[in-house]
Amino acid sequence: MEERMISFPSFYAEWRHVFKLDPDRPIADEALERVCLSGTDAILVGGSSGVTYDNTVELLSRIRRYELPCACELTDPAGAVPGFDGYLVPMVLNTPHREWLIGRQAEALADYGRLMPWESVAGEAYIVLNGEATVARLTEAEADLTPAQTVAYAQLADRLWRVPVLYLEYSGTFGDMALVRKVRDGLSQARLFYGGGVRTPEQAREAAAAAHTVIVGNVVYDDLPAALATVPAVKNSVKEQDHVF
Ligand code: 1GP
Repeated sequence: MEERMISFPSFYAEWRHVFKLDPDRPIADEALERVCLSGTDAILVGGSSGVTYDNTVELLSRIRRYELPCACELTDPAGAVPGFDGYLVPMVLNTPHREWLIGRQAEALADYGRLMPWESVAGEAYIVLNGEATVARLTEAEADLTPAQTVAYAQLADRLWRVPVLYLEYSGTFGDMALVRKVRDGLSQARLFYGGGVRTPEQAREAAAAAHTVIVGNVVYDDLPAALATVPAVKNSVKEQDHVF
């Protein structure tokens, strides 16, 4: 029987601020509670290494004490835990290795494709722009792109492949906001996630003005009050933008 693609409402469509938590990094109950009650729009669970079924289940069940949405960034079938509100499947556009672009994804689908909850799965095209980041080392991403090359990758994901989420990944360092804005302005349908080095309210505001969604990671683990302060900064920046006619 022919199976047709049905469009589903996207679970990430309203996200403006997201905390990314790594199942392989410990976080105390009290810190997790403050993260979950911070007013952020969602928690994204994922990491570049050390993600297992057990540590993913454990983190998900702790987050589930709270009401906010929780999605999974699925980099390894080992971390494919049922029960998340949505699943994002990363593909690194600027890696020279096909395994990180489509290879591992195709292998995983060969094994688990018939089990995938497709109505809550979305592709996530990564452009890795900080060569020092763990994800850059792992995938040997060619992070030293010119703005024109970055825009070309963004067009490829957004217009040619129609991937619903484009992720500019500067993990560990604050990126070039003029470039982020330029990429966003050229998108036809994808939602733009920005992640990397957001540690202050000012950076959070700038990132919120440049991208659709701001992802905050590391600072949760090394300066929780600073991490929490990024939430109102993003939300207020969004409100200000909404009032510009
Ligand atoms: C990591 O993009 C996220 O994948 C967030 O980056 O850890 O630098 O905040 P930081």
